[in-house]
Amino acid sequence: MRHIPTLGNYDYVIDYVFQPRGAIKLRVGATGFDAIKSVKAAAMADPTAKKDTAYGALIAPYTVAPYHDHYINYRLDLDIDGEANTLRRDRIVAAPAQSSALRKGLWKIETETVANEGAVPKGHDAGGEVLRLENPSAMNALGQHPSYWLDSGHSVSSILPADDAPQMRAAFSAHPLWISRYKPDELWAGGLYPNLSKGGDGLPQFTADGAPAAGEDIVVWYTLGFRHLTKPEDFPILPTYWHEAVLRPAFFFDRDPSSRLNEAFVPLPEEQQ
Ligand SMILES: [Cu+2]
Repeated sequence: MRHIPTLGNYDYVIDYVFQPRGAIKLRVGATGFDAIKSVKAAAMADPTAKKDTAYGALIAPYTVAPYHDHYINYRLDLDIDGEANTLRRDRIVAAPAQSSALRKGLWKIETETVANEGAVPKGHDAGGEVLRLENPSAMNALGQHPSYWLDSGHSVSSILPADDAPQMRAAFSAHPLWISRYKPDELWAGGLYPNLSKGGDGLPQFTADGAPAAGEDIVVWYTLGFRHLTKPEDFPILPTYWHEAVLRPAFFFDRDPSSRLNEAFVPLPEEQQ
């Protein structure tokens, strides 16, 4: 499913790809025209070039495209086998092997629960983490709780100071992930009127009371962010610059739903009878 809004100087190709295996790809292609400003330098050997390119790159003679970020926020109101869901962080942590083992170390999963509304800080474990939205009271045939992973792939967050005006209006962009309790009128991460906002609208306001969020009807707000380090190859039209995140079923099915082959090896319970 594709739509292509023209937003300012960009065209964003927004795709939702529904795969037979149950995964949903969220893809964003950015194309259009870099924001630019005129400068005195025609090439990097010119005397003003260093100053002209302090915060952007020369992409054509006399033309600098400032460096910038893009933030696309997805309001993911998943209801996995029902409304009451919980966000889990499966942290991958190093673990020593038992002394008798030939190997010195292994890794394992330590699961944390996101218990309250608010921004979910980025994981800092060297091994990373997997974000999983789970229904804690349902089970697949193996007795596991049906979940969807959010594989966020490329994602950066804003590093502007919190009191910088654009950052105040898009406060959500300081974190890749927020969680809130579902409310039908909470639709936009930056609030209804971000360009008129004095700051704090949207997600900071929605989540201000830090209400309990485990086993509730929750909404996960994911910001797909990417930095744009400009370059001459962007000029005159930016070749479509793709980024994606994937919602992937995990313990949701009893096997790969896209393959009939599996039936020979893993018969369904009713086929065994
Ligand atoms: Cu850009």
